[in-house]
Amino acid sequence: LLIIVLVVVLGVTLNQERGQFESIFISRCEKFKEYDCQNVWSVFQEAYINKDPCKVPTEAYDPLIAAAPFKPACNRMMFWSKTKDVVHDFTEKTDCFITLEDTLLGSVLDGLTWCGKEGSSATFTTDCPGWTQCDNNPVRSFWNRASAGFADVACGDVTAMMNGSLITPFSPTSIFASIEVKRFNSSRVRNLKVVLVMQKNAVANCTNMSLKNLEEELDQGINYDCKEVPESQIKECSVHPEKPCGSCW
Ligand code: N1C
Repeated sequence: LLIIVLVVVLGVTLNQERGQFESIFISRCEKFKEYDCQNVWSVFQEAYINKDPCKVPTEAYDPLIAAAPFKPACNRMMFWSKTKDVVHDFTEKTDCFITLEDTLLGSVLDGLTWCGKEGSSATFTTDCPGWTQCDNNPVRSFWNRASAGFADVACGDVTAMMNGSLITPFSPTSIFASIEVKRFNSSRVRNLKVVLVMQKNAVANCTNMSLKNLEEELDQGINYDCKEVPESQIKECSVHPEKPCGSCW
């Protein structure tokens, strides 16, 4: 009995020391069976621990990307800008596309905030710099680096969901425009297929100026097409996941 009590007390103590952020990281990671999550966690921490939270460059995450590399999924990769909810509602329910959030690193860090502090070995989840407060903050640098890595392995037909309720669906300051599109390589990517998600209050269509810019920015040799698709149609496909991939738009 004494031993059992000791084991339980020790277990609880260790768990508290693990911290809530680390617990979320590890438990989300463990859904991916092929990785050593303690190792991934320690490589991740190296990027920002004991650093000024405005001085974490994208390269700080190079070792993390090397430890959990992105695998190409030709014809199935889905990018997006300002359409996070409708995209993930669809990709979670159907088995047609892979987003960055379906990969180990994207899923482990989705929705989280973290930073370090000079002179501390702890991970903080409050009072971290905001997305635009300083460029080299730990969260922004992570998404910049991860998005670059994900776009680097894009191949075949690539799909991107954009928001037709915005005057500028292809916004130059978005990660999609500033990082991902620039890394699509015509030796790997054949087509970029834009799905413009149309809500009732849509203000943009496929003739939108910003989408013309997107088409022009693509590496020579990558074909481009754009399709306006009502949001209701995508949601309808999400509730009928048995329909074949490619039948939604
Ligand atoms: O700036 P965005 O969109 O164009 O970035 C989206 C683009 C996608 O194609 C993804 O591959 O970049 C990738 N990406 C994520 O996967 C991601 N998950 C969560 C970029 N950002 C991501 N986030 C958070 O969404 C991130 O913390 C930041 O706050 C937003 C950026 O989304 P956006 O502006 O709609």
